[in-house]
Amino acid sequence: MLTDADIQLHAGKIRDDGYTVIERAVDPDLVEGLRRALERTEREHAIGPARTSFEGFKTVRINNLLTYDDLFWQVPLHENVLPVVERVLDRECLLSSFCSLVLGPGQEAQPIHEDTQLIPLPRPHIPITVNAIWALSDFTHDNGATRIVPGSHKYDSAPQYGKHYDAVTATMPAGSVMLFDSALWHGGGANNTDDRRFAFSCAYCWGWMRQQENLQLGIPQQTARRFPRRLQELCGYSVYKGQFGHIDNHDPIELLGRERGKRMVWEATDARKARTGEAK
Ligand SMILES: O=C(O)CCC(=O)C(=O)O
Repeated sequence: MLTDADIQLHAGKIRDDGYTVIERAVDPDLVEGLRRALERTEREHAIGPARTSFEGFKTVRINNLLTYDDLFWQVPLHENVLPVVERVLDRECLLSSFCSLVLGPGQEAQPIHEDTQLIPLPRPHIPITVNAIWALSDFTHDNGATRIVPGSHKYDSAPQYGKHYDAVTATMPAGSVMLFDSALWHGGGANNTDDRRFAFSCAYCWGWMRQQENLQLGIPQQTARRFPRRLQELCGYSVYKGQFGHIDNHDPIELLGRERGKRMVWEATDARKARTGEAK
């Protein structure tokens, strides 16, 4: 488990370099179980390769992953990953998207891009989304390890789509997780081997932002009711700073049968005043 110093170190690297790698963050048995669960899901739901060049014609991506297998629930909550994200964003962050990234043999390299470029904020900006790429196989030069441009999260522009950029290949052993500021220039590599490259992308954003996947509508409520509370909060059953995301002054977590959730900021203000005897 990460110490507070480890968390600080990784959060600092994300701020300074735009990325960090947590080597062997995930227990090998869990890595194996997740791979098997992914293969089973692809098979049982007959999920084939993506249909756009950006996603990769030889790449299988399963979106809305939390609905397919309870084992996947452990991914966004992982104790060696989530605390680093919470240090860069905050404890009220949200899961933005969670999908598999399985590159088949012959998959070409993805264009270098960054994941916040459609958001109309001038660059550079504070980290607004942090992406965790989970390596479920060894990531190598040959099988399509993610390519990154270190420090590019501080550039004042996004990359030109389709242009060649010199990039570093983020090789890492299976079970490792690369976390990066999503403004970092990056892209999947080319898979020139006969084997599939298994990975997850698990991205988190601030609680005041719109999530990339609509998890409140995409995950059936019966499924979300079975999630651990922290996962429910991450999926958007939460209120940012007691203001953003409420339903008629109630925390949406109550929809999942939880006891009273967080107080709204205006109620909390009055409660504090009553406690401290401040004038209303
Ligand atoms: O597959 C990878 O290594 C990265 C994929 C990626 O960056 C994306 O699809 O946005």
